[in-house]
Amino acid sequence: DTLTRREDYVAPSHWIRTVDLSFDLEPAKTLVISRMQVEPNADRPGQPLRLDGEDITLTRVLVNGESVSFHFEEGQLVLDKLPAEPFQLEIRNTCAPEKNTQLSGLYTSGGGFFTQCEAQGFRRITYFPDRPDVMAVFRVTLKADAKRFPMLLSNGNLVESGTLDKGRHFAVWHDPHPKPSYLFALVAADLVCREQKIRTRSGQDHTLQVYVRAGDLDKTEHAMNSLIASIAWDEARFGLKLDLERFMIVAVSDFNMGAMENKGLNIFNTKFVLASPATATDVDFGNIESVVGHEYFHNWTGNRITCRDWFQLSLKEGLTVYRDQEFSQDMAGSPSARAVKRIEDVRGLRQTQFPEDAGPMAHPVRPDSYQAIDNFYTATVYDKGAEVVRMMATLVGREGFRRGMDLYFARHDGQAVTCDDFAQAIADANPDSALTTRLDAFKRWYAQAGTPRLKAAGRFDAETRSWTLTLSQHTPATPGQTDKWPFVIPVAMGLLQADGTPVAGSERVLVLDSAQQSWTFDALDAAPVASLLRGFSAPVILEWEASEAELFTLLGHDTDAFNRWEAGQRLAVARLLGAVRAGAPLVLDAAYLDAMRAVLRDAALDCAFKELVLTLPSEGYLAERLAEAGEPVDPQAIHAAREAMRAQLARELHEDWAALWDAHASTGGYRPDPVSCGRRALANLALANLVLDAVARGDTVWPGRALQRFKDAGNMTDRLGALAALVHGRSPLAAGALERFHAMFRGEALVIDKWFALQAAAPEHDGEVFARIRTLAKHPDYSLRNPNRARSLLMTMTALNPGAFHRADGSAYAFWAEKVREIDGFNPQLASRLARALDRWRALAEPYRTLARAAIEQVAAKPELSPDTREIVTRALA
Ligand code: B3K
Ligand code: ZN
Repeated sequence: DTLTRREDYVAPSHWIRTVDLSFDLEPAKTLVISRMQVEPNADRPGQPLRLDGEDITLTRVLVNGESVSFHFEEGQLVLDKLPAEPFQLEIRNTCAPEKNTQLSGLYTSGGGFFTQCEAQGFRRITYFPDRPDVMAVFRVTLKADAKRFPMLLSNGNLVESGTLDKGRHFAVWHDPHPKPSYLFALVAADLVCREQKIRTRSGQDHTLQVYVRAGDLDKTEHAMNSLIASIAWDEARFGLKLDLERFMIVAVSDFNMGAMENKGLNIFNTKFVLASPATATDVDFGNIESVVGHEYFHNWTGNRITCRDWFQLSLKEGLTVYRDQEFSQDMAGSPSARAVKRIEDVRGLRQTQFPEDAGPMAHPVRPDSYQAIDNFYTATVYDKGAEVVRMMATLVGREGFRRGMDLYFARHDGQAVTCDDFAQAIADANPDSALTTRLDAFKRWYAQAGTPRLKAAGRFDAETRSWTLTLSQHTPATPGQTDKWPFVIPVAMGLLQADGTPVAGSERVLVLDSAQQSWTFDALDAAPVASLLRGFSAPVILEWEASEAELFTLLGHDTDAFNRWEAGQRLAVARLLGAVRAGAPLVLDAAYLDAMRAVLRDAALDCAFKELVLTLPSEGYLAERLAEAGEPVDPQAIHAAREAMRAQLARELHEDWAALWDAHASTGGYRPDPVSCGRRALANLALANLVLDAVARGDTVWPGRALQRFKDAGNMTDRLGALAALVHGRSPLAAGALERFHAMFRGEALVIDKWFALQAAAPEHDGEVFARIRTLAKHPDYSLRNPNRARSLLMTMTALNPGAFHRADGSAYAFWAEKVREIDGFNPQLASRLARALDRWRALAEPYRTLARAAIEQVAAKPELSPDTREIVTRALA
């Protein structure tokens, strides 16, 4: 297995200016003819041309119509003795789409043909310099059986179509925009489409299409609306217009990830397209909006300007996540709904990226090396990358960021560039900004891995009536990086008086750019309460020893909604970890319960916000807090403490839960707007608490109501919420409801995924949940071949259910190892994702640590492990 290093980048030896691709599509054997206009790179004369290829069969190579000599070297097709002038290269090869179980390259799903080329799938279709800095204009001819594959789609515009003999037909597509091979796509399948013509603000006409299987047309309205909203948003916010006459989205049920931004022909996992109130939850509706937006925004940030090499992946991913997060916030509208979205994003970052940054896979936002690039589509590249862009926007201001984006496009449209180019454009457009004066130091965010610890200490001087805040930073070592330079950390903050009144004029953004700095605030009558890192202005761990009184003040009064929520989480963490550390049962104090009651009763707060405050930090988050402190993680102790706290919140706040249920259980006709979603979320949380408490007390009224709710529900959010209340509350009514749910939705694959996931997410109790997962893995509807279905049990257990996964007998680890090995045999990308489940094994307490290590070794011991999974387990064991 070979390592690719960022520093080894060399420009391509040849440019490919145009590609004329022709496909004779047959599931068993597809013939590909590729005719390329090749131009030697004047900067690298005399070099051989190396073409990537994988799992395909070469049948002929012609240069200017003549056969030439070639040989293979490390899997590449090498042509030397080439003309020094531009020439035509023709390659013929075959591939076997129906045998392509990796879902990378050209593969079949549900009887149709689909492609996935990012990052290195194009080489599984034909021989090509499969690297993002080679950009060509594509013309594509598709030929296939007309009955089985009535829709023939590729990037760009349809130029010609018609019938052929033997029941076949063809279509010719032309994409005028030069693009790298990873953005190529084709679809040949039996699909129907929702179409909408739009005229944009700038007066251009476009045709938008969403392609799905025949029965799914009624579930495409939300995706279409999300696409229309995305187009309008990018034009309004960034002045970026749709540059295509035709923009297509295609849904496919076998897909390794969420979606793919192929130029003009986005291909989506069905999970991020299909939604009806009856089959999709509020969360699904929100995810569809953000993923449709994300892929659409790539049209500029990714496609018009792409990455020079894969180490620059965050150039497009970090920026596009930032853009989709901004889009979702703007769609949410009210300040409070925006804050809710921000809290959810930060919760996600801390749940996945922080552990990644603390484990064996820790890597900079711009990595230095990889074995399998697919392993670097990570939370660090995406979500921390988005935080890096957000910090730039904070440092140059909203208008400044827009100026920087404008300059970025003015300079680099049509090019393949680097993260440095992006940062330089933002800086150059804002010469006097706090970013530009510290640009080199700021760029350490791209180069250094690890989550900085930001320490804050305040000192009040009654004599001078001043308060001094000292901020210091330290970043722990990560693999290959022992010592770190200080980061540039924007710390948005403000001060409150002890009674919660804001201190006038105290709001500002401090910029910490050295190991330690102090700031003094004058004219204060008493020590203030500091609200630090508002809106989570930097991806750091804030070590701030706030007193309980200060946290209660912040929870009750901070003007920054993020920090109100954060204060509540800190109060919960203190109680949970207090119990874990003491090894004693958790007993909630009146002060905490009163504060939670006050939140629930506060008429000025939105339901969505209340639901977030009353949702306890996850077991995974709690584990990380212990690991950060260098304490061994006992997942079962954490699970027990959290369950005890949930039970007490359910009991002690019973009256409030019942009142909230009465007030919010019915939201009328279904609309996925932030206010209705918030009401449903809070009603579901209330119901979960009411059932949990009722089951504990042997009362049957609330479980009965939950069952009724489950039966009567008018939408999936309510129905799934009621089902979860019964199943997760361990009500005797759960089994019947589960059976009924399965029968109701047996034809809806995405709903059956939910049915598996809900059971795999149940709070563990005496090993019942893991036993159920093992049984469900043998269910006739379960399959590892479909990534969504595989993940529904396995990723849910490993990522979201530590109580079920970390067992003192190691049985769930062994089960995991067996599944990783099995999946690795046919789908390395899916396997290597799952293989990361035990990345944090070193942080575990015994016996988990030893058992986890043994399970990883079990995976590593598999002969012929894919390079993808090999990279993960090798790093984990290093
Ligand atoms: N760019 C794709 C991800 C491709 C993943 C390849 N392993 C989706 C996205 O980020 O929009
Ligand atoms: Zn993306």
